[in-house]
Amino acid sequence: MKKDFKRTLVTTALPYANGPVHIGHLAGVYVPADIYTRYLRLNGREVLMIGGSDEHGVPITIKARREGVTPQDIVDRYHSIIKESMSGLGISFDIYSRTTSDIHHEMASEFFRHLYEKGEFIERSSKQLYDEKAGQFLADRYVTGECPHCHNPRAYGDQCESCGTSLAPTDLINPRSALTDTVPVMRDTFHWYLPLDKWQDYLGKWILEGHKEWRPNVYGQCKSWLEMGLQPRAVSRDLDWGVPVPVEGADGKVLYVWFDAPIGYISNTRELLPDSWEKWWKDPETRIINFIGKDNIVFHCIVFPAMLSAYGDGYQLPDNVPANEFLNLEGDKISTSRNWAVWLHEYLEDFPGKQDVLRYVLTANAPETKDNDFTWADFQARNNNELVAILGNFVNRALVLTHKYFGGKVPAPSALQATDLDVLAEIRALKQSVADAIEGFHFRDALREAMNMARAGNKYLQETEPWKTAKTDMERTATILHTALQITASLAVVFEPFLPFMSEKLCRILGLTDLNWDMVGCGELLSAGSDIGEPELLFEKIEDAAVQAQVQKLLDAKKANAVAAWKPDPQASDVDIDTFGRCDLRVGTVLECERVPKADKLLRFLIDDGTGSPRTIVSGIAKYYDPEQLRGKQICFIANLPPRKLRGVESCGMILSAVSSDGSLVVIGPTGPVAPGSKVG
Ligand code: B3M
Ligand code: ZN
Repeated sequence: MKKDFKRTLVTTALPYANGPVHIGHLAGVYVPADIYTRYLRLNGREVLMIGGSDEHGVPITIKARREGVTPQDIVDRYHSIIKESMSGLGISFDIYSRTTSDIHHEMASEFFRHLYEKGEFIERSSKQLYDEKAGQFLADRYVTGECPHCHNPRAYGDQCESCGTSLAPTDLINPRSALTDTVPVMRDTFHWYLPLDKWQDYLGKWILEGHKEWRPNVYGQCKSWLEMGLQPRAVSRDLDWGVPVPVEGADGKVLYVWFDAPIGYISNTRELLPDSWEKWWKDPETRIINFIGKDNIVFHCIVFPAMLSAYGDGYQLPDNVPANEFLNLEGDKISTSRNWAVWLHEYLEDFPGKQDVLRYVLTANAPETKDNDFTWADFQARNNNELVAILGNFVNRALVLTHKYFGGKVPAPSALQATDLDVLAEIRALKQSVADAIEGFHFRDALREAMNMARAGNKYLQETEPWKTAKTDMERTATILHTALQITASLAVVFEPFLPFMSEKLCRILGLTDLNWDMVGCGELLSAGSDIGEPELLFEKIEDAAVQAQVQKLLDAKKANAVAAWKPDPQASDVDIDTFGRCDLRVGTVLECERVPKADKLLRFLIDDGTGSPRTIVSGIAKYYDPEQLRGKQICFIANLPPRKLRGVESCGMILSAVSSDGSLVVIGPTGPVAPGSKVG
């Protein structure tokens, strides 16, 4: 930790209130920020963790329009879901507010007006995409089209999610309006721009020379932006949802969401501390840390710092911007619109009391240096093989043996032996590794080192075998369990930033209060003679059925998406009536239907086709029907296809069927009884 800072302001990217938060948000921003903040608090440092919902911008209005409700309805709904679920996971914000608050509107307006009056903007006319049917300009995500870089056909007007490039609506190839699906026209408008080029040298020096310690992904992205040369960036939009541009002649214009949202960090601090917020933003002794996802790097490292620098008045720039890469889910990109996500509020309902398991898995597998994948199998394995088998197991053994041999009281030790001294030294060394890793924003490593403390505890019990010494040497047994309990107490403290619910429970059992980081590795956390509560299991095994239900939920979502996106195939080219007429379609009655041995796709039909000698047809539909379902049914078939052999069975014709939007298949037959052999036409 840099000791020369007096206090730390931790900000967390403000999630758009156009949907609930999912594991991608958590792994990218909120869990690491929470670990960091809790760690600083444990160290007695002065720290604030600021969060809130981003309630402006096109993502909100698009969602509202799709649902036929107002943007305010949307943000009210999701703000409360997000706020409640974050608190359910123990994300310990000092404030979680919102950008539709009065105080935010005031601050964002004032910020713009100040820059305007200082002459920090340039005003520019340009041609922008306009939707004539909707009667409005198409900002940002209101336009979709082909990405000019990777040719993804569904890029947005502000960004291509496939290749990550940030775009302007006019960059898109074949743009279409997301509102009306029409082709937009170009129309004149004007906007205010922040001339980022003016800040090129200043920001270049600040980042490239001053912050070489930033994560390589963050530093690298900044470097490439700077090398491309910064350009003026529009800070207003022609929209009716947002903070109105607070100057004359700006009717119908609002602040660009990426102008107002980061000011949300400041207005939320001010809402929390109306009298002392300024020291958190303007005192050089405050260390500002922005936790974000990788798609937000340019806004936090270039645009917002340029805004703050243009404003002046002592505003400090962030000292670090630990941005994570993305978390995928079961091999596929997480997507709110495709419902391919694990939603926090649903997780909390489906796994009550298991908040720490999610926190653990997301940290152990955090996408710190590259994109990572969350799978339910890994979730289950990490719970069962690590939390239950390593951490839970060690603590449980220490507590149970204390009750068994010492009536639930911390036994007094006699002289410590080398094994005891070694394990305590190892705990102290690991404590330092955890601290170094957290301070360097390496949360995966930090968690691994904390887990190594529990591993050291298990190894210690394995080596000293107090259940054996108890038969011959109670004095030695007392020393061993005394030591094991001190390690247990260290675990209760060291895990507080990572697994706060477990920590609280364990502290209650051990009678530990007023936690602080110095307690970790201290040999005398629990004094001899003090009472230890009844052992309780810290973690439970997660059974296969629970994770299978989650996988099924995802498969259902995938299916529902496919159904929603389904469109009938385009009509085939014309066929003349004679050609069609040569196709002999008939009705038949299924006399027999059975599976073809060793061919899991095939059913063999015996069809009464009215000729008196039933015909055999083999059809590849075994996956959709049990043979009994079709016996006795009337079906339609093509009679005059040349016979062909399938798995040794000669098939004379083809049964008609239709595949529906969800991929299910039904056999086609007459809607009333028909004589077998009747022609269809
Ligand atoms: N709402 C984008 C996002 O959720 C945006 C972050 C704002 S942080 C000031 O990724
Ligand atoms: Zn692209």
